[in-house]
Amino acid sequence: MTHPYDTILITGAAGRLGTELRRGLAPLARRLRLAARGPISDLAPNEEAVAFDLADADAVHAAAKGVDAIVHFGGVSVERPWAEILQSNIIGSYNIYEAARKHGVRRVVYASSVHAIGYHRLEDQIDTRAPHRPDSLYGLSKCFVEDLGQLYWDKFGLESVSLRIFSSFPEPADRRHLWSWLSFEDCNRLTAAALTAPRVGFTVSFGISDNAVKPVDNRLAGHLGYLPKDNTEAFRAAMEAKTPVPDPNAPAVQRLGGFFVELGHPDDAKV
Ligand code: 15L
Repeated sequence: MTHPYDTILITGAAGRLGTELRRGLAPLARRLRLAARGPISDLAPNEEAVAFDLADADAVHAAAKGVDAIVHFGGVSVERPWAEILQSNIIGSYNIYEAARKHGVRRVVYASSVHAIGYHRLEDQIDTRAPHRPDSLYGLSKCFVEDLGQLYWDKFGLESVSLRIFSSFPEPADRRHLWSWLSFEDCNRLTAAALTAPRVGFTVSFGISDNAVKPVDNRLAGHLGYLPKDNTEAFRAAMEAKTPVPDPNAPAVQRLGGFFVELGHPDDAKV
């Protein structure tokens, strides 16, 4: 069987989405190198595991040796104190891009987030040219890594795709998810499209399923060929029956980032 890649490194491989990617990306590489902070025990024959902290530059460089593509889903995935965001998401992602450059990796696919643009309103129907508008230190770290991807394409010719993932969970868990949900299968489709599109340069794509309510316009990422197949309509009636109608003027309802826009500074209190 021929694969588009020989070895793909997946960071965050033990996480919610990383675990799904092991299955979804298996057809794209002879070997998946799974990176997590701890050991992964249930390895399939096409998988190998490496354990390290993303802030450890030497370990990141060692893991990137012999790799053709990096799918970078590691780091903290919610608002956290600054020290954690800095080490894990900012320094950690810099280490990934720098290791990719040094080791001649062909492409990086990065799990960015809706929280890079969380203060934009749904009714503005932004596309991927809208300016960053982070809603948290976490969102700010996503903006930094998107810019890192742009820099490494412009200056060093390293292709990358930033996927602004909205809400990727097994099922929609609240009313916001009725428009923000990204099914696990669509997340796999999107990541595979970002890896296999013939030419991406530096591309930003929203990561969202084909939900009836569409808060953003993803046409500028059309060249990835991502075609979402899932939507939340089957969950709508039950969700609306079991949850109160929210105040339409609440910032968390109006803005893409949801409740993140109402969080305080994470270093003031426990998030
Ligand atoms: C994210 O970026 C988080 O990783 C995830 O846990 C959710 O909070 C998601 O955004 C969301 O906004 O629903």
